[in-house]
Amino acid sequence: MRKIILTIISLCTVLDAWCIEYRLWYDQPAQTWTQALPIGNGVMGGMVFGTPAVEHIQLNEETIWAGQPNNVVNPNAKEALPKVRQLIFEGKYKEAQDLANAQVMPRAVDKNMGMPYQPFGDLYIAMPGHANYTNYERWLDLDNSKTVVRYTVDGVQYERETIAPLGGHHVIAIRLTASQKGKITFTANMTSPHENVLVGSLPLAPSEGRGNCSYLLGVSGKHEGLKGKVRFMGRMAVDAKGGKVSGSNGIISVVGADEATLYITVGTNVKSYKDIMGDEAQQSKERLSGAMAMGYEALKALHTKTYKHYYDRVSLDLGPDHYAKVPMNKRIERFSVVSDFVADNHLVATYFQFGRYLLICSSQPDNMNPANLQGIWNDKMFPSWDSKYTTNINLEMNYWPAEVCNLSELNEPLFKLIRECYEQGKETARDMYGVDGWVLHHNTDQWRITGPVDRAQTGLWPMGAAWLCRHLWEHYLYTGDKVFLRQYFPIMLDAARFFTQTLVKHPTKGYLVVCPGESPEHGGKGRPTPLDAGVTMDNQIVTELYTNVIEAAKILGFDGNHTSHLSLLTSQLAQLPPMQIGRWGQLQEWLDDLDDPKDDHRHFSHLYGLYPSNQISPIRTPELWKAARTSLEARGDVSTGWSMGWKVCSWARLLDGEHAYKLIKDQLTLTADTFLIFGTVKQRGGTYPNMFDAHPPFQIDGNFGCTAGIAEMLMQSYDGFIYLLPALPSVWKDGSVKGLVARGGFEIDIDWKDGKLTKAVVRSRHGGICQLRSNTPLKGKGLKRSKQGIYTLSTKAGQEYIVRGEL
Ligand code: FUC
Repeated sequence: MRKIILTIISLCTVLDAWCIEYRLWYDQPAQTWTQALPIGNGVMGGMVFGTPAVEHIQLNEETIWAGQPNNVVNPNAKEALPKVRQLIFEGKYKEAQDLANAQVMPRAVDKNMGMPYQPFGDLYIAMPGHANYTNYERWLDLDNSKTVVRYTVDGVQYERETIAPLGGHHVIAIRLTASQKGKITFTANMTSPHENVLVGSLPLAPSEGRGNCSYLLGVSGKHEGLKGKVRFMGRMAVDAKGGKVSGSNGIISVVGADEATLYITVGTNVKSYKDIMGDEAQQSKERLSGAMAMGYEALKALHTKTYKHYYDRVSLDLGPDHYAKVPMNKRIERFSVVSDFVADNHLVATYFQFGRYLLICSSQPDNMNPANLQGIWNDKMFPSWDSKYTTNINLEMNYWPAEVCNLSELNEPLFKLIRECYEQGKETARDMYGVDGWVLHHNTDQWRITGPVDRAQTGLWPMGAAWLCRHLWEHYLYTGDKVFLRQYFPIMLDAARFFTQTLVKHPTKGYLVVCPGESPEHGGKGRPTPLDAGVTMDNQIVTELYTNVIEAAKILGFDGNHTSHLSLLTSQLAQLPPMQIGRWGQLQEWLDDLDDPKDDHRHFSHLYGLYPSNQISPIRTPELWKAARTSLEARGDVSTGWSMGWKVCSWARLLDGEHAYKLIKDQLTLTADTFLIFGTVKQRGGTYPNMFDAHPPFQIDGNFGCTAGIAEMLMQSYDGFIYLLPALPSVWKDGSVKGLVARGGFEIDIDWKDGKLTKAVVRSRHGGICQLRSNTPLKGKGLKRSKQGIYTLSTKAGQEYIVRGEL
């Protein structure tokens, strides 16, 4: 046995690439950005292309955004809003929209519709003579969070390992090695797409390595009338063993070294969303000297430890990796079109872990910003939708996997954004609506704008604050952290306060409604605009917010302090419109039965109640649950990336594993990223060769939505019990998942064989009653079965409980 283990260990050393469980492996360098591989530590992000002759790493720093601190509200909005409301109630929808666009939405002088997130620039490492190479491979190692590029030139094997270390050092480090001494020769320089950048070289202190340090100085862009005021400074230096090192005019040159490590840092003047008085030069210097003093090996050791602390909490085994030697772009290409005798289940497991990887790399607890529309990876000065935060689903979707996939702390930058939007959102509620509380519309950015932007038909949607508050409440449900709940209670209460003062009585239907509101970006059949009153999603969001605030107040013992407000919430709750089933058995998206069975719009917002919320349940509301299914069937499957991610979650909640899996196939359909050059057909959502989600273009929410959906297929926790394997597709015959987290604070492992649960482990974090449901009958010590087929387990904090399937 010992001999076998030793052989495996030595084989692994030789073939380390093949001993990694989850990785994205390729046999060609990247030609396009969506073939390059992402690394990140929340502050810095890099896209590694892996070209031998000229390595290209595109670089981001999380605080480089166009513009400057601001918040814009149209001063005429307060007076115009009651008129817009009146026109909607009179059925004059077009007039309502015109008035809103003229008086409520940003004025022509305030062209600001939110600022774009912008790149820092690019690093190039030129290695003379490396244009002709053999034995090429590159990969992203998800188990250890690094990229490796390996190839041979003239009998010498070269390797580049790149990390964006976690653990507090905001740097990107690239280690270049070769199989023979004295072979590392290159020049390295930084460039930037920003205007008027300064590039040069500065002397280094002796402790900071040899040669000079290259720098790049710039300032973020002007956009929509707002001057860019984010100053940034990048620094780069090298630590080389042997050889000659020199540097001038921003170019670092290394000749004949045995090995070398390049370090790159970026500092900015952004201290907070409202303070840009920081010192970018000082910050970049501190970041660089701190990382270099530590050295590559120590940085990497700390990085790996910190990364694994998050990553190793969850494992997913859907079977062996039968196609490990097929490049990832080919695997994705085959996945949805070829019906292999052996399905590429490992690809789905890799996609799931890639989603967790992306969250770890783009949303660290000490970040200024949460993961934006592209996480932290963006190479464009004016990316689609500014790569900012769309709060009518996209920002929230980024955080759907956080709790269930055991990455709870990574919510922190989202919670920070909520705290900051709360500050600006109180002003917007007062200036725009003339009420207390806070409001956030459908977009925000690094400057935490909270007013409406774009056109009324998409932007006049006052539900962002309320939706984000569900993440606060959910965090409590998963962690049981009452200190957290107490801290955020005022934010939840004030989100509700906004609605207690703005809900209005519908003149004909008598319900209390949000008006103007809209089912995001989408109007009912026959209506000239999405602007409406009492749309289903608004009713669901308000219902959920009020219910959670009342519940939180009870838990915190605040009922006494806020009696009148809480009783107002209770009485308003009873006057909100109920969910309705329409003429073709669908769940109505609007107060009127306007749903078109042919409608395949990417947003299906009325199903918010099914997922992410849990107002629609097969047990509590079977009729609505059936109606939700009818609606989703009519909406169809193929859509934009994020819409398909959401559909995976929704089909899982409809307990249909086969349909959820069909959506995973639709999502894991290769998107030709050379479309602009070679494309002849209309683009659809899917997955790029580097596994990034394609809206198209790249939008990270689809990755996160689908990751959450895969978890939801394996375990669900609402309605008071944990449902083990609720939506397992037949293709995942045997497998195991370890470390998913259920509401109530239970960590769950599940093993299954032939589609039947064989074993489950419950680790109780805080004790209490744990209720389980399973399609396979369960047995286990202390397990009691109720008449409804639910099993009850009384748990103690810190204890582990094993149950088995009765096969
Ligand atoms: C919403 C969606 C779009 C896109 C954008 C960022 O507006 O309707 O599809 O995802 O956000």
